[in-house]
Amino acid sequence: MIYDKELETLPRHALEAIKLKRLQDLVERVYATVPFYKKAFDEKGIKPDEIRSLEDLQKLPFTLKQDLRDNYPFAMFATPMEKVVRIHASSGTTGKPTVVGYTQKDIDTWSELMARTLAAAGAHKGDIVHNAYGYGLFTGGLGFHYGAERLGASVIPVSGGNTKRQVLLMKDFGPTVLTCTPSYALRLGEVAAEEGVDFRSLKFRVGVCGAEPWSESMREEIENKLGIDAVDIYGLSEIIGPGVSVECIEAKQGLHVFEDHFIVETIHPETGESVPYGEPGELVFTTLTKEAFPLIRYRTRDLSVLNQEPCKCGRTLVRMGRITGRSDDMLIIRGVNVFPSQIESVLLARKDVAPYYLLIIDRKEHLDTLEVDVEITEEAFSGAVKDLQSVERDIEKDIKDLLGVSCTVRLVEPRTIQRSEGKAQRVIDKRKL
Ligand code: DLL
Repeated sequence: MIYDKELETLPRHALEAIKLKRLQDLVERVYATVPFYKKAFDEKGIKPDEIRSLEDLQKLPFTLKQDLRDNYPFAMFATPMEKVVRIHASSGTTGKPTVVGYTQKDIDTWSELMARTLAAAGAHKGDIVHNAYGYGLFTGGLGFHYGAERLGASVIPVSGGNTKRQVLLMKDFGPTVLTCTPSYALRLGEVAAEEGVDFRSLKFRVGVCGAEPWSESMREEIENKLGIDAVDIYGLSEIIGPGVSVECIEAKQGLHVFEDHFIVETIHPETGESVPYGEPGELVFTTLTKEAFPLIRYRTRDLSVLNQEPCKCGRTLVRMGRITGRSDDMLIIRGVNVFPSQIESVLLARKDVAPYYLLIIDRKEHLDTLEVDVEITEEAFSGAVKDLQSVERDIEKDIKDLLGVSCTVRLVEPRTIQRSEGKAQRVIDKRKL
């Protein structure tokens, strides 16, 4: 079903006209209200009234994650705090999270976009949505929650974890739509089997899966094991959260970007040059309607391909291909964004370990695992085994406190981690998606 028939199927020229008008308003607004943008525009020698066509977007500066960090926590907001009704955050490259804010109107826009998203995935009024995305600072849980309510569905705000209980609720409440990360969907299937519940006999029709990379073969596995259709949903906190783009259930071939709210571009990750449709590049988004936290040309580091061919669902919105990788080293472990440098900072802060480490990421029983192998220093090496174990537990706790991710730390003898002659290989990702 198309939730907003008019806006999702606009002829391209009408859509471009809306985009241009909104872009012009946005540029005026951020220039007047966000000192960061005033400075960035001035440095480029560009004034808001010089944006006369959509092509002129390319004259505007990029916004980087570093810029958000430099303006931590609220200096990028374009409205006074009194108008901000919600704050979310995701982890960043240092200990500090990336902070995003919403006005009431932003929450309304987001709910509307999530209703569109769920409808594109085949959900409708009357559905029961088992929402196993995490509730909290992460945008997944609440984003889906408001969207499901806006659609007129019943939402079960089960959040992540306590999987056995989730299986019980799935059996008893008869939910029809599953919303969670693709890896958790498989985990739910597995625990259901352990509990003697045949997932395929449950009432689920569709899973709306995203927030981490996955593949066509993983889609097949989810669809076969769970007996549902699985569609891909993409988003990031900085842009709005989930609700930036979604596959339609009719085609399942690329994710429609809600272009009346977000302009998407692809660029070459090294040169920053624009990349034409059909060729892979880094996704860059401009938020057209957000009030509290608008962003101009935000570099996501996510790699994809854009495609403007018509889709059989009738939507005229451009489609982005599945995310194929990132142009930086960010990992997503159990749905949490993790930069190796964050773990490194925990290790470097200690005297008992050397700065040689290896992060080993794997997937066991459909859940991501993280092992941190780190060399102990010569001095600490002579200590008792009991002490070594307490050092391991200590580091595990520090990493959990900083990142919210559990890991296993393994101290290894001095000089056993391979030294590099060029770029150190510090991450081994064994997950086969
Ligand atoms: O993951 C928002 C979200 C919630 C999307 C629920 C979908 C469903 P962040 O925590 O800020 O926000 O992480 C954003 O996750 O830049 C991508 O690298 C990755 N990501 C999100 N969706 C997908 C996807 C949410 N469908 C970062 N495929 C993004 C691959 C994805 N990667």
